[in-house]
Amino acid sequence: MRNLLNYLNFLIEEKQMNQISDSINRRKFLKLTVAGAATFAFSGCASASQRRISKRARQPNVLFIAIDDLNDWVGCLGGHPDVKTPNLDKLAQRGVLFTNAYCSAPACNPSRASLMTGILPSTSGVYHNPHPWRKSPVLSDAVTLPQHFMAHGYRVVGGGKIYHGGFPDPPSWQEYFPSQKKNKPDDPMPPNRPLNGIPKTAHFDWGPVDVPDKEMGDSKVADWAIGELGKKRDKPFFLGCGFFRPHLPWYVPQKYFDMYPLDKVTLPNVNENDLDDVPPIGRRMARPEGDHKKVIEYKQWRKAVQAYLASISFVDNCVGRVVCTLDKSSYADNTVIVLWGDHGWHLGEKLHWRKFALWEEATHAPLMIIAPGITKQGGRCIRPVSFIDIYPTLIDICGLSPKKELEGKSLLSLLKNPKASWQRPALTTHGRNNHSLRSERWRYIRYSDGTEELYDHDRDELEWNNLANDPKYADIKKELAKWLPETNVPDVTRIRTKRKR
Ligand SMILES: [Ca+2]
Ligand SMILES: [Ca+2]
Repeated sequence: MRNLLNYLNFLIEEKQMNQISDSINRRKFLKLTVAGAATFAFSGCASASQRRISKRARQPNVLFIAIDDLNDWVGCLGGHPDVKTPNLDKLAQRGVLFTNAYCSAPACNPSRASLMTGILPSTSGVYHNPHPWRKSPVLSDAVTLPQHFMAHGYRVVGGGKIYHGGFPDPPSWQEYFPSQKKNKPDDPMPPNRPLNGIPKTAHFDWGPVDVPDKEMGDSKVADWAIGELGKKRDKPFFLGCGFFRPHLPWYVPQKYFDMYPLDKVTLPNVNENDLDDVPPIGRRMARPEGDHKKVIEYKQWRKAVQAYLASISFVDNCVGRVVCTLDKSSYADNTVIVLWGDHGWHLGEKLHWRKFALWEEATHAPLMIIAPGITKQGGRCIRPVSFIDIYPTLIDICGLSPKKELEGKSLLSLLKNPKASWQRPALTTHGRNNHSLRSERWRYIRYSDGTEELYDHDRDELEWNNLANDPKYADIKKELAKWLPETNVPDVTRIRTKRKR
């Protein structure tokens, strides 16, 4: 059944496309040299160090940037030695980079629904991409993060992918780009698809597209956000800006491919026997007979890695343009910047591709917060935090009224002091009652049938060696299991209740 749900996730995404530690130690790759200074040219901006941060006003603006399907292949996170992300790296340096930040769910819709409502998948029943999140009885009247800002007098606008495409939420926004019903502009498509030659895989495809940057959907979202930052406003704003790449298909202009010469692309460090000690539910999530088999058969692994890297550098440029505009605007000194990815991505690790799994690659994603007057430059926090924590954190930063129903915990103490203590491991859920808990040292996975995995990141950051069946780790498992959710409600499609709104 769960395998079927995974498969449904794939189908939904394909259908939509057709219609329209400190992570620096994660040495996942054969080549250990880290790319040096970025070679790609970007327009100059005043650095934060050159800027005097004014005394924080009572209600700062918020620039809320989401990046779809971006794993930890970001220069400052050290997830890939080749990647060039000068803008993300520079942004991270300006505030606090959370190097151990994890999604609540490793799929677009449940991750975003959880982040935007502050409610866990196990409480709402929103576990997978096809689950209409407002149909959850728990979420039908939930006040989303942007709605909460709206209630406090903010001008709240959004553009690009913030919620999952199938389930936009007009009540969350006063204006939306391109529209309240369509959350992303169309992307140009290359002729003669698929470019990678793999048949019947729809958007599981990659290669250059012969268009200038400005024709890309994400460039249009960046242009829209830049326009919003140029407007004079009489009240504080919450500006949501969602980028779609590096989501599939990896079609971006040639110049981004040129940044990663194919013969120099580093492949992930993969153990071919890695799934041997993984329980059956985990192996079914990996589906080695699916994408991985095809990628190998069509000799596409290196090209796929190149295309994912190219897509990341493309989106890095989009982020840079928006942040640069903010820096030059009158809002520069009084705007909080939050940047997050919705979940990670496998490119062959555990013989798995995409997200939809509970390991490090699928659950780990970027989170950086720049809060004038609160964060200091160069902050790095290794505490295991969750995207469920973003909502209460923004409440604290901006002085909004607290909301008791939120299941996350404010990161304010870590923003002030990234070394402050933090007890709670990060919880990720994939399907009903399949959970992963990540502490600074351990990852503990417990599937719905009670089978388990345990990895020691001090010794095994690639999660190759499952220790769950070794009795000497029984106490570690027991301690972590205390953090598993007490309720695991059925998924929303099984709850027969009338929608309230
Ligand atoms: Ca996603
Ligand atoms: Ca293994």
